Amino acid sequence: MSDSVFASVVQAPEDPILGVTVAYNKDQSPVKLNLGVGAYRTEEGKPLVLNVVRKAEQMLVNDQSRVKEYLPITGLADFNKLSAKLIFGANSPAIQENRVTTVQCLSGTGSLRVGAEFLARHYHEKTIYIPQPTWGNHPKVFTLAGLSVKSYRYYDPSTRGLDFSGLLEDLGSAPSGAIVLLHACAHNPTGVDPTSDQWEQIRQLMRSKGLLPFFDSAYQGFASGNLDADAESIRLFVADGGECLAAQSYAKNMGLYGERVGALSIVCKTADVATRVESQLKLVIRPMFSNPPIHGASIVATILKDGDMYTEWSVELKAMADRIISMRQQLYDALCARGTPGDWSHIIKQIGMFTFTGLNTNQVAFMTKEYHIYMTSDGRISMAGLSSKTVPHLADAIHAAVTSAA
Ligand code: PLA
Repeated sequence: MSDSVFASVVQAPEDPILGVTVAYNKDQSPVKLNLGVGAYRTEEGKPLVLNVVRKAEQMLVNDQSRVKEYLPITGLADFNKLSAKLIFGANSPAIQENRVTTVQCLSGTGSLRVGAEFLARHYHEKTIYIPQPTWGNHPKVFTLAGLSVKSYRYYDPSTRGLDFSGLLEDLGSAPSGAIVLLHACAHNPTGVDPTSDQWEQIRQLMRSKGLLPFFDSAYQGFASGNLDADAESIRLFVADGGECLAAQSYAKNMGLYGERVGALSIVCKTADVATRVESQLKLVIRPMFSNPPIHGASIVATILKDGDMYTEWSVELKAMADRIISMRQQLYDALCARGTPGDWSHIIKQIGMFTFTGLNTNQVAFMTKEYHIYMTSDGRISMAGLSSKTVPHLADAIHAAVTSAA
């Protein structure tokens, strides 16, 4: 038999985040715990489908008028309108003035990719600045889309807080017009967000230099439990009349991970520009995936357009956010009770799905080997994967890692 034409293909490494789940699935231990990928679990450690989502799906199934035709290239029109309203606010002047184009994309990742390819084709500045650190997929998505990636200082390990002066300095010396990726809320992986005052200073600096904001909004409602509060940073930038991009994901806030439902919005100066921008977005999407899937977007549109269902969703969303916040407190208390060396107050100060523990690669490897706890090697743990029952096991593991591992 002759050699494969692919004989020279080398084995690729697992993804730093999704690969954690692959390793977890292979572990036979009954105490194993997956705190790698950001996926919400109940107190029983089970994935959660929201009641309101079940209800919407039932309505869709019962509606005999629904068909499975292709959606337009830009996706479900209702979904797009409602998504823009959700992120920019019900009374957003930009929406009222028809200056926003919104296209349905494949969850947050696909929205980032489509936005980045549009910029690579039609925007004069090809450099995008991303925070250091950031979600590990950002540099790959933007590079493959044809942008050149640089980073700006964001996190200071010594304070476990925002390196605000570093951030201002780096954005201040970025070339005018450069694109800047901003996490709208619940920064991944650090859990550290700018304050409202700091956002305002960032806005002033960026607008004065003509830097183009590209918001990644993967956690609206998950940070504070309030959908409007978590969109404040974006609304601040839209309120000044300037332009920006926003990538939205419904993976976390509606628990629609596998449905791959999200949206890219581009806020423009005029309605005329927005129309032309949308025509070009279609040229990006058509050869990439032709048009987006119908089911997830229909669920979202059903929920967002019905007042009662929207309220039900916000209540369920708040319950998820509150459970994560209570996990922070429980983990912090458990470490204090064990007298684990170090200051662990960042666990309760950080925001969103993740705690950036400060544990190093060796300590993480120790916890996986000795305690069957799976997390990303940068020391990030998904608080959403934790429950009251598993907190003691995690606290034991952290205590042992800090006191005995290198
Ligand atoms: N942007 C940020 C900041 C994210 O954290 C994630 C997901 C996405 C976009 C993309 O999500 P979506 O395409 O599923 O909508 N980050 C996860 C999962 C939760 C992942 O890595 O894919 C994470 O564990 O970091």
